[in-house]
Amino acid sequence: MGLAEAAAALERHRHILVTSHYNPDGDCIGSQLGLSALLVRLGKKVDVINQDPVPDRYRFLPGWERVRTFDEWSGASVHCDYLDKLDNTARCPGSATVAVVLDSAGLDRIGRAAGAIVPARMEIVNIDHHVSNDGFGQVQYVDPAASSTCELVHRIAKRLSKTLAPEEASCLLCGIITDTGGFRYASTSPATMRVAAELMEQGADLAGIATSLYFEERPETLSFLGELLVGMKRSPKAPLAWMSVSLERLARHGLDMSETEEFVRYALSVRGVEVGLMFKEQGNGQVRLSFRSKGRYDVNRLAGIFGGGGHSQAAGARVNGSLAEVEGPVIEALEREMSDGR
Ligand SMILES: [Mn+2]
Repeated sequence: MGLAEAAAALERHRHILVTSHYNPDGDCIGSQLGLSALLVRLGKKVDVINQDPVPDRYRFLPGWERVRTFDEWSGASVHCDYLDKLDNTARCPGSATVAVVLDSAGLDRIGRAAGAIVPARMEIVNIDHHVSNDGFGQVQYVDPAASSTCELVHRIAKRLSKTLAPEEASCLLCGIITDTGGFRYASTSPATMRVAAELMEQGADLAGIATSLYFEERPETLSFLGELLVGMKRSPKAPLAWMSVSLERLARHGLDMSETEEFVRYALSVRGVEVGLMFKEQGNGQVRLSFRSKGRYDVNRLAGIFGGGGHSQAAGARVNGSLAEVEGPVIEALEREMSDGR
């Protein structure tokens, strides 16, 4: 498990770097902000660094400004790129001695933020709940039974005998809510509900979080969603529904890809559909696949066909090619796989 080891590492180090995966979601940002605020209260110096900026939809979380992109942090990314393997440690700012990597199944998931860690040869603490976690880092606290990384951070706070401040509790509750699809996925255990209750007792603002997450959509986002819903397709051979987001269509609506993160659930919401899928054009010659399952099919396994992974009810993958090239073969492969039963 590694809870004690992870907590001990946080107690031992005085300057801690906290990072998480690219295309950050609510669990990333929530766990980073909750943990880093707690560490600051413990007297630690903390750098919070991600490859990508905080998406708009999470900018209501207290302390979100604490998250810096790798480029902002390093000043000039070219001087601090782990890909140029020269000893450039001295040119990297800061002097954190440990990196806490949250919600990431592999070190490759943090993308360019690895440039802040790898050249400096920091100790790495891997805190995650993905079943596909590859076990990187010197310290591993990985529990695939947990609903979210935020749930694990809550356990760490308890282990450190710290009561959470209301702002910290709100950040963690946000991550639990987003990673469980609002307590809808099977990853929601009685323990998850107890953690949520404790977070509310410690001052988490459930009503405020719910409003920010679900009742403040921009009208442009909803009209874009309307277009997507009209274009949704269903397989005649498997209980599968999907939608596709092209960059051209996003630009036409003045939207950012991060605003489409949750739309895949509409594909899943169709009666009789067991797997919902979203194709997202990435602009680098790749298409991102985002899978959701009602529980009968293991989408961690389905995403694995394309080199991806995640959880049994939520997973992702990246494939090379344009939307037009990728869509047909992916659907055919899934139809074949799903007709075998699971
Ligand atoms: Mn997560």
